[in-house]
Amino acid sequence: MPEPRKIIHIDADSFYASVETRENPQLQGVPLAVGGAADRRGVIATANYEARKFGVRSAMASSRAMTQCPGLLILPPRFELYREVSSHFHHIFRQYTDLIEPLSLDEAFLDVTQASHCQGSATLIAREIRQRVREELGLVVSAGIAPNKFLAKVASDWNKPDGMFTITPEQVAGFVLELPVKKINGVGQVTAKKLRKLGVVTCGDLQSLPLEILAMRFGKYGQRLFDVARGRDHRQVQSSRVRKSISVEHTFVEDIDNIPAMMMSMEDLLVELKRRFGKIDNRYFPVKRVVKIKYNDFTQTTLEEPIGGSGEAWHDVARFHRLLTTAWPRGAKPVRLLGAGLRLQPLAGDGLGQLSLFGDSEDEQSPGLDSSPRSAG
Ligand code: TTP
Repeated sequence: MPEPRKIIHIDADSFYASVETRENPQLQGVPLAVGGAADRRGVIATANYEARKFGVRSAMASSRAMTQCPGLLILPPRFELYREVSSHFHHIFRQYTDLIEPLSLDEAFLDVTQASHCQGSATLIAREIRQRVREELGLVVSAGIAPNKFLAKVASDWNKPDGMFTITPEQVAGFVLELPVKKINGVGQVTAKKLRKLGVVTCGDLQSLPLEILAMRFGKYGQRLFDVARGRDHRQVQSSRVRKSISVEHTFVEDIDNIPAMMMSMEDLLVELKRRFGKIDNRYFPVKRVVKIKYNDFTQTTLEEPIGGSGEAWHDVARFHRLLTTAWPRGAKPVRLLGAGLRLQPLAGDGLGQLSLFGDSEDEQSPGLDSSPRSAG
């Protein structure tokens, strides 16, 4: 059996709002939100805990938030400032480990399995990090400590705000029994409802469903449900995510059924793909061209070809056209979506270690041609 890992999940409390209060201490105790103005159809990005008492929540229309909490102060976001704070968080994290996976400006996983600080105790490391963030940055972060990412994230939320919670390897089996499935990252209202119909409310209930049933009902996600119900999650903390592909897609307002129109759309996609790839072309080189077609019945096909070494440009329009005209007859139906993409390889000495959430946010995703639809304009 491999030694259990020690993962810490750190999440700042009402991040943007707390930074604003730190900048202006007079705002202490005032119901405060950061977001768009109510008279400009803005939405709330975050609210402090005083405002949350009135039911103000992230993603709520600012106008509605003002109705629920008439004394609410809504400040416009200052992203530069939040980014600066975030880089200070990371400066502190790096004193303990290099294995840091940022999830957003105020949230990160740390793998401290090999850390020697605090006699190797992840709980003591988390306590020290929380204390340093408070002293050096004047902010409060909550922390979860567990043998894997799934449980560490659940744990950081357990005693929020200003909380800390540890799940030791010995406690995992008992802890998950009562854990509501709603706490599983990825289980939204729809999945929770589906599970409730199967009599499942807690991970303990979920354990009674065989893998075959879960796979039948939830497809690929079934395996993940099966694992997390038992407190298992083998995903590594990834300090830099290596991109395997880049792609752009366009969904047509009306399906198209003639090749010339598809070719024209492909040319627009290539302009966008060139722009996007231009942002990372100092770190990756394209090894394959890919074309994706989704027909009007939602079936889809992809076709790819290696990019030759004879000096041809990866964005050679004729070659993308040829892929398109070869692939389309496979379904020979009107098309609702077209995609163009590249499979990538990192350049040697690529500096990927420097990829971080402070740069291009696209770097934080690991997209593929099957990732969620993106409009190419
Ligand atoms: P979260 O960590 O989800 O939430 P939070 O920091 O506001 O509060 P807490 O963790 O204590 O519940 O989000 C981090 C920041 O991301 C948040 O301060 C503002 C921003 N954000 C949005 O812009 N829109 C959103 O819908 C959410 C949820 C967050």
